[in-house]
Amino acid sequence: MNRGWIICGLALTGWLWAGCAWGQTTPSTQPELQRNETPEQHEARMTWWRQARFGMFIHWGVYSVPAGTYDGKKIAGIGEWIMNRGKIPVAEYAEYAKQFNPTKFDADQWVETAQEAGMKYMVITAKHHDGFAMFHTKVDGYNIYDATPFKRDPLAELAAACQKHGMKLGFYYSQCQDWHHPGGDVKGGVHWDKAQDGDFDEYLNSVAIPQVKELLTNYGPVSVLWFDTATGLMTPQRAGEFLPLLDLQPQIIVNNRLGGGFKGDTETPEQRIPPQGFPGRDWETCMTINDTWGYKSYDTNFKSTETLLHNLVDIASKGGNYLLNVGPTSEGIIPQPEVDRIKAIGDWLKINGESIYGSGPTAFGPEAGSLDPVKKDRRGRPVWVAAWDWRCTTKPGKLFIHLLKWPGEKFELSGMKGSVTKAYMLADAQQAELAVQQSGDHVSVTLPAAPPDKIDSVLVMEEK
Ligand code: H79
Repeated sequence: MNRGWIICGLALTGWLWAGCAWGQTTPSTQPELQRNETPEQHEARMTWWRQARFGMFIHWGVYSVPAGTYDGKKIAGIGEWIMNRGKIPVAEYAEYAKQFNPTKFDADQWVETAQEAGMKYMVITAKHHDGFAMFHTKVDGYNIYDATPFKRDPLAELAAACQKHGMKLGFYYSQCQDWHHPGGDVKGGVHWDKAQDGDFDEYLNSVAIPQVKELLTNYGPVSVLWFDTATGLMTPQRAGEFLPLLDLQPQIIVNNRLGGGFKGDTETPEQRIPPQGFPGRDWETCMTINDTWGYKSYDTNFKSTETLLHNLVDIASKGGNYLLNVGPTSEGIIPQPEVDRIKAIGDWLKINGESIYGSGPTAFGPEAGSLDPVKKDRRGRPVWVAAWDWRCTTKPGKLFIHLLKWPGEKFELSGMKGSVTKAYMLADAQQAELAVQQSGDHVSVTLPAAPPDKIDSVLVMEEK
């Protein structure tokens, strides 16, 4: 064969190969994965979520039994990853289920705790990466009903309690990673037990898809579906197999972690607050209270109530939601240090909730912080330095100034667009008017002698 033909053949092969890859992955030939709805329907579907601002994340599973310790050793990292970090064999990890008997679990109490914390929705792990179903699945026996002495379905009990108390309920489901079922994936790693080997499509069709279907069929209204850790195996085609299930719950809100290019409804920064939020997108920061999602007996590095509340306010001022995690024990109890902190936030919200629920983002911006003129991160981008003096949330005709540091006698503000007609402290039931001086876009408000709250005193300015 002469050289011309060889080159021609290579070019043709390359073209065919490129054509295949192109056909599978580029958005131009693959219809974008999205739900069939009008912009108006989308807005209506998101309304309650935008009002809510504050939710409870619950990471609860078999990992609460070892609680961070395996084979006498403290396993580093997040507690729900213990099977992976400890490279625990599948059969050995499954033994923990026999010790999982959370008889102190009380669904009503969990919902009441969330309500006392001012949280408007809760999202619980139906199945985490360890593959253990926290509900009575019919897929197999690896679930809390069939494989533990508990013999109850906590998700059914939570669903009933949420219905009773008017709490929105969502399910977390690990769709790609599954370290128990053959064929399930391991993000950033490889199988460590032959029992994990298998076919990913077989896993999707026999475990993940049927279980998501059960969750969206058997538990009444499900308000949120929270996928996690999409891996490279989740192609657009595979992700597309999940989408018809969403029609089982037409109002459900889905996050952006299914994979395969599905954008979902919400951005989900994890353990961080984006400096500018996500303009044009709904978003939710999920965060731990200590350093683990799933319970670890020795993680006592709890954030202060002040930090947690400042985070909630910071997030609201950027138009996002705060999904704050609790990690119940293997007895079914939410650790008291976590309850104490979220209830303290709830106490603040009882007085100041008007400035959070249904609020819009700041009318200003620079108060949130600035980019460091010198320091760069690992990728060479300027480092964001948050400022913590004050934040602003808004409602039509009202500015809520969250004074995180009490400025003393006066609060001075530049960049005011409207004119202030009235100012008072939100904590003041009488709404005693505070003296306001405005000159152009500069406003000066004379504050009361003492701050009404140690963590965040909210100054209301009505404007026209
Ligand atoms: O469910 C929670 C986490 O388990 C899950 N997302 C939240 C909501 C999550 N899965 N992966 N990650 C978060 C990214 C973190 C990966 C790490 Fe690791 C696990 C860092 C240390 C342990 C993987 C294993 C990377 C290094 C070792």
